[in-house]
Amino acid sequence: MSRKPIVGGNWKCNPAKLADAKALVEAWKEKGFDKEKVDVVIAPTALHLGHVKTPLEGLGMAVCAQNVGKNDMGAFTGEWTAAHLQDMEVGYTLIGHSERRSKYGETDEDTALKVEKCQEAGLKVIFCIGELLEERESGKTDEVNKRQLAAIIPKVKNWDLIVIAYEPVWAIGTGKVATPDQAEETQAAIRAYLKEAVSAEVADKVRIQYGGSVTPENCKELITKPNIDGFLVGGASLKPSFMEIVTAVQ
Ligand code: G2H
Repeated sequence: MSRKPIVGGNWKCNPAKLADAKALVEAWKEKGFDKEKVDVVIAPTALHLGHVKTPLEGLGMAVCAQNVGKNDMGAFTGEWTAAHLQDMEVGYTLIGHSERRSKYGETDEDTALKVEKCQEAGLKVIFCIGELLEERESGKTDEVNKRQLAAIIPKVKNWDLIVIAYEPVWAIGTGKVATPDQAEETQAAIRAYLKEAVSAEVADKVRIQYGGSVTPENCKELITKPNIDGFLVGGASLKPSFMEIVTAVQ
C-alpha cells in the first residue's frame, strides 16, 4: 500500500508572541504545497491555536492540539477534552510526546485513557513513542516501543484515526538525528509489531512519522526509507524553511 505522507509541526511552547506565530504562517504562504500529496498538521500552543487556525487552514494545513485530557468534562482545572477539540473543529491531538512523559509524568496508562477518549470523539491522534539513550544503548529500543504501543492497542477501534510518531528521545531537540538506517530499522520493527499485535491490514495502512531534530537538509534521505511516512518536526517547524520539509516529502 502506498501511504500518504504526513508532516507535523510541533511548536511546543513557542513562539513568544501571537504576532510571531501569525508572521510565520504568513511566510509559509510564499511557498505552497500539494495537499493531495502530503497532509500537514500544525500544533501551536493551546492559546495560539484558535488564532492561527483559519490562516493555517487557508494554506491547506490542519491544526492539532499538543495534549488532551484523559477525563471527560468537569472539575479538572487546566484540562480540555477530546470532545472540546472536536467541538472547536481541531481535528488532531498529539498524545504521549516524550516531553509529556518525562516532564509531566505521563504514563502508558494515561496515554491509553487519552487515546480512548479521542476514539470516542472521533479525533485523530499523533501518538508519540520512542526510547531513551540508555534504552537504545542497552538494546531495549524495540521493547520500549512495543510497550508504549501495547498500552493503546486495546483502546483503538478505528486505526484510520491513528498516526504513530517514532521519536527517539536522544534525538529530540539535540541536533542528533537518527541515521536513516537507524530510523528505518526501528520503524520497520514498529510496523512488524502492529502486524503481529493487530493485523496485516493495519500495519500496512498506519502512517509512521520520524521525529527528532529533522531539518530541511536531513529530511531528504530519511524520506527515501519505505517505513518513514513523514515527520514530526519541532524546532525546524518554527522557521519559514519548514516548507522545504513539506515539499521534500510530497
Ligand atoms: C521532537 C521534535 C518534535 P525537534 O520532539 O516533536 O522536536 O524536531 O526539535 O527535535
